[in-house]
Amino acid sequence: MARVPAGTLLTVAPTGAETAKTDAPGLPVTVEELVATAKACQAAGAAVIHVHLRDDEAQPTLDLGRAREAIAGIRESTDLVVQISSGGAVTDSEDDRLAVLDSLPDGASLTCGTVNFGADVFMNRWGFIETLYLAMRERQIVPEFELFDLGHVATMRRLLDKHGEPYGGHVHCDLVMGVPGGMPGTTAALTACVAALPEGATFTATGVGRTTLPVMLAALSAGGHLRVGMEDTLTFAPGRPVRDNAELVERAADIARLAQRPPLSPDEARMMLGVRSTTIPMQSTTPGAQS
Ligand code: KMH
Ligand code: ZN
Repeated sequence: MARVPAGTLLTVAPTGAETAKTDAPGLPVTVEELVATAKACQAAGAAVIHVHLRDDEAQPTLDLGRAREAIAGIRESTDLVVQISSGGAVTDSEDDRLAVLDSLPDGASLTCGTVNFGADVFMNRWGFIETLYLAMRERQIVPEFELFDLGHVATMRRLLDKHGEPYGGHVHCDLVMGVPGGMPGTTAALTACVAALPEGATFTATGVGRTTLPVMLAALSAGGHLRVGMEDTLTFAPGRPVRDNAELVERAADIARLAQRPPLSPDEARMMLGVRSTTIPMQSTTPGAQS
């Protein structure tokens, strides 16, 4: 039986690329809003933030300057592990999706296959998956393998078999469930994916829309971790729009505590994921040692 971890890694995905600010006033789209959200979500129990960027018109962008500004702002105000989205929007070019890695986040998402995405197609061809993976390793960025379907698990394994382990030495995935075109947000689908993961891998799961709660409960019961946020969920309960990201994190933290797997701190998350330390190395206090 898989070992059930003592704590729960909580990731917040606060913005995404699909929702308009006019449709969800609580959606953080400016750097200031993103930083304020990051602080509130860390206080509520998040350890990782999955960052999508918006431009001055609140449209999705992968602008490198904006990415650097957002990462610096979040790092100044929180201890969160900062994971940039390399998926961006379905309209983003491969070149832009690759270039955003130069913002040097702690981690980055890496989707392991093409998937229908509502009426659109989220394109992730094999050669580009390899390019992103190698570029992340070169830059000491920890990938989070985003898996929208069972076939994506197989592609991740193919990637690991061909190119070896990721930077940080640990494989952590995110099961993105309930996207129209991807796997359904059901316990059966989650169980099938988990059974196919490589030995020692950990996973987070998120259920889009009304699959949020079933996926959360299934993930916890299977020893998994949780992603929540307005990228995935805009309705808190039937007829009640989400107020802000922090309330989604609070609810997930409460459920994780109820499951006796309380939220991990950002430092514990760094250790688990193999993220490089951003703290300044301590000087040796050994007498006579060179500092
Ligand atoms: N916005 C989706 C098309 C990721 O962040 O890497 C892609 C996505 C995955 O959200
Ligand atoms: Zn995303």
